Amino acid sequence: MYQFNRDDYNKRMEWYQDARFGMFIHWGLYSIPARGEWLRSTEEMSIEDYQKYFDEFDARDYDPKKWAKLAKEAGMKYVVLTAKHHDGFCLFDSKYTEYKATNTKAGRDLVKEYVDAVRAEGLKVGLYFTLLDWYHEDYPHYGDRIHPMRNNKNCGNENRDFSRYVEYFHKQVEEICTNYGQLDVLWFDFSYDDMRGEKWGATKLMNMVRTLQPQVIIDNRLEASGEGKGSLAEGNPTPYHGDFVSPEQIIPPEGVKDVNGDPLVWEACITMNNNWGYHGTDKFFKPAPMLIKKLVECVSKGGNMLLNVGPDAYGNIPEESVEILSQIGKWMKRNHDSIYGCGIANVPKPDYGRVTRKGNKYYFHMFENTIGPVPLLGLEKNKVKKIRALATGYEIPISTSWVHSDYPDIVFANLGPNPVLPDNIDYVL
Ligand code: JFZ
Repeated sequence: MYQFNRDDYNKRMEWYQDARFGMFIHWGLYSIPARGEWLRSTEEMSIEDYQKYFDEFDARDYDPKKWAKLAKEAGMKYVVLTAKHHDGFCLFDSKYTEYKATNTKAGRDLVKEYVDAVRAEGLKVGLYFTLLDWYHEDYPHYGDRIHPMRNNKNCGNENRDFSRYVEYFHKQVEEICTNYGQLDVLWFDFSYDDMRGEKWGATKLMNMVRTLQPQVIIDNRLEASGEGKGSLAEGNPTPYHGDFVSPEQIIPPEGVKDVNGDPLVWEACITMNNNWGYHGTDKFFKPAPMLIKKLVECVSKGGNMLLNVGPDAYGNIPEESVEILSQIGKWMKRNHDSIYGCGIANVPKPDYGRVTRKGNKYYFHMFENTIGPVPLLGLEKNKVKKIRALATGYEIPISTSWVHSDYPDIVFANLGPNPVLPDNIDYVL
């Protein structure tokens, strides 16, 4: 009988909660048509029509060392790559399918190079593995809510044996957990309708994964999707409960808590533009200052942020993403003390930004160009030893006497009438 152990759990989750910031990478055959990773489904494309991308895929510029460096320089601590996405194409060399990078012009195991590169940068290694598979013939086609062939009567399910599919993907997960050394994150994706939990053979799968990779941190999508907290939150963990909640494209308004109101471990995954996979015309990139604020918001609510990039057909991360990451990295270099190892501050949310905290240090992130005495709500007057600008270390006087008299109980940081903001974004006290 599976028994959840809080101490083991907390220990396993330590690095992950300190890290706070990771890189998500969506890359596969769908990077060639450049219409997002769901195109086979949204366009109800047959496997034959999709075959041209397999024939063409050559990964000519694939250099995961570059990806890893970029992540490292942006201040990220871990990376998660799509080993297999819903289209069923494997970036890794699976012996259970022909539908893999090894059999394309790329001609090699791309996951192997990736794990080596990420480790060499001192980052934690994560792999994303889809639960859906639009390539496998035993996965339901006709009538499934999502499958590309859902409306095609010729793709009936009479001769499909779902248990064969489950056996297949379990074996692939076994390969992933066996052939690439220690994995730090395993990101299953995703449950929907009645396709969840034991339908995926989840207890058996989890037992295998936990045996092969005792340290690995797993998301909650064997029983949930981008919505839904999972059984750990309900206080009744299944044997296949995830280690963290994985809100998608949303930063939960109040963070994520379990039934007892205790904070849960969570990670918001966020795209830079509006697609996970490379998209040729989607140029709606969020500016770096916005993403920095989002990261701070996550940390202030006790969560991580997994920020996505979608490399192009050749394996190059889009220029826009590179530029954004380098701006984030500049900020992180000076301000990472307010991110790593930080969490919920338990002080009122200020008008001007967010607060993160590590032990007895409070980081007041100012999202706007604040002037004069700035209230640091929630701090006790006589307990504040000093106030410093984090990026530069310069001293900031504690409240002046004229402020005192009107608001005797509030601690103010006196930025003066014309504070010099080092980068005009998220100024951290
Ligand atoms: C999933 C993937 O489908 C998507 O391609 C990407 O990998 C993202 C990180 O995870 O996103 C979802 C999950 C659930 C639904 C839609 C997209 N859903 O329930 O419709």
